Amino acid sequence: LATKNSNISLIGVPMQFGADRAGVEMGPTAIRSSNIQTRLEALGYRVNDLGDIHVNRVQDGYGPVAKLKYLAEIARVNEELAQVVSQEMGNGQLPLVIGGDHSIAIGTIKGVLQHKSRLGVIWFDAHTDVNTAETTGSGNIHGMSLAVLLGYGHPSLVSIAGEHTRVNPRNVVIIGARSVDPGERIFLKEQGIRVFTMYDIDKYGMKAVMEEAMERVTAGTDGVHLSLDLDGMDPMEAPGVGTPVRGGMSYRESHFAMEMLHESGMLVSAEVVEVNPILDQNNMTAKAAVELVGSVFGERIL
Ligand code: 5AB
Ligand code: MN
Ligand code: MN
Ligand code: MN
Repeated sequence: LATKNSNISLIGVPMQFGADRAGVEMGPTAIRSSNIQTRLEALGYRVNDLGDIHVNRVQDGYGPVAKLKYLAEIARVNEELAQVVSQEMGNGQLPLVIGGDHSIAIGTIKGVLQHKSRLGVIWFDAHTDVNTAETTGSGNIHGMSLAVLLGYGHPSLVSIAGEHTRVNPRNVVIIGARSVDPGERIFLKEQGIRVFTMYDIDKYGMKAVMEEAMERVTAGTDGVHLSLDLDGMDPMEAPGVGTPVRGGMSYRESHFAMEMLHESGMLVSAEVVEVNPILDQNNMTAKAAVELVGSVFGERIL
């Protein structure tokens, strides 16, 4: 095992409110049914499945704050998630969070930051998730999680696990972007975040992209977190996502990125998000999620 930690804690978060679209809350079940645990055990890891964090089935579509749908429940669940992730890391476990929509990255990463204050983040995604209440068109918090982690957003999200718990924009990379909102463009530029778009992947290839990405996320950090949004993949190969954008990373490109991340030996935590079994075909997105997890934890063809 090139990953430093051989003890994995699996944490399900059946969250849908960040996407405001039904189905993604069944992601944890679909990913477990695709045998994530046995796959990791076959690689030599000891896996402790903690089950799911409870998400209340609230009705309120908009909550008290406009443009931040379901803010209260999303904040509550992420507080709890941050605590669980932090506790598991404190016990020497590597947290692997399975979603659920991408709003749960807030809790996962803030939990990890309690132990790795200088954390590199790889954000594998068709989107850049740096909206705020001011820039969002949808009001969906899954499009805001990275902004929150950089310290921008509603106080009830930014303050989770402590106001100053945030990631350094210099150590964040986004891979696979092809749908960026106008306000996000400005934000990314201001923050100086390195975004590897599909254009970059086409032009330089995944090998060169990942080499530069790994340099960014490992320079002066004490570990790397993988935030794997399955919509980063091309929807032909991963159709079971709520916000598909065509022209994405191929199955092989995605695997190769995971394999290179594994080779760095720097992975300290990960999450897999946005798998929506209702929209999936023959479970192929959940299966791809588990296969990518296999690669990032060290699976090899030979
Ligand atoms: B995902 C969009 N930028 O803010 C918005 O799937 C999409 O976690 C966000 O990347 C997609 O609603 C969020 C248009
Ligand atoms: Mn996302
Ligand atoms: Mn996305
Ligand atoms: Mn999505």
